[in-house]
Amino acid sequence: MKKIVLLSLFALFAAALPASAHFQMLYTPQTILDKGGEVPLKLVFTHPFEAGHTMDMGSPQEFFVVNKEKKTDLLKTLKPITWTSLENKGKAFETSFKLKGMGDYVFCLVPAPYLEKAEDVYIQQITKLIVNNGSLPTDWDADMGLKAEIVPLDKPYAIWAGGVFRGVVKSEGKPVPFAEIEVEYMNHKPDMKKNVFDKKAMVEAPHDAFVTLTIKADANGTFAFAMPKAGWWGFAALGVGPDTEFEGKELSQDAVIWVQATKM
Ligand SMILES: [Cu+2]
Repeated sequence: MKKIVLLSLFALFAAALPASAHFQMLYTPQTILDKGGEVPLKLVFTHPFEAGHTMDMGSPQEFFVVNKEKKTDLLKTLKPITWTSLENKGKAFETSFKLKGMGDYVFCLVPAPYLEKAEDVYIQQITKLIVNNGSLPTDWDADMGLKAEIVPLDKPYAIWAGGVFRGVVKSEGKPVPFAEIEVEYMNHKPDMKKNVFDKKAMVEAPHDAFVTLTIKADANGTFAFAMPKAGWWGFAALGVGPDTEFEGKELSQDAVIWVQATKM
């Protein structure tokens, strides 16, 4: 009897879990530029397919950019903002960075661990975004030495819609075999001025399984995903980092990368 009650409670709980996944967003509207200039950036911890619940971000542990192997610390440039989702408001950050030369600019964010109260687990999504100036490739395929990282095998800023993005999931520089990767489409356009998601969804998910797509890396930690639509695709490899505990609780140290597919 007890078992049945527990099982039905579990079923209720499982059904109540949101279908969408957490994604640390690191967003700028355009990832490939021809003449440099200012790159506006928004750091938002949210559920991008549904523009759903936005979590309060703490002060990030690290935020920097690498160009031609030179690292520039950007932590002090971050300004707190409030981001509005379709459900709530959450604490987020913004900054902007001026591209002064050609090449790849690899933005890396190590956020503060976030306590997911529903699961009593901390989540830390170490996130990369690569912006290119002048189509000169320099750093896009480099390992940034992050604890949890997706190293791209295709330039994340130069892929047609319908094209394939491949990456290697790494934990302290070593590939993670059969890593579980969640994939979400940014289905509501971020408004850079109002710090809000557009109410209009670009696509409808026919089933919950299409809100957050789940794929696996192969035995070498490599994965591939064909992006069927232009726009932003987020990839999050779950629990791949070496740190598994934070302040006495379980920690999921994830690796996130954002890829912008371009309409042909
Ligand atoms: Cu959430």
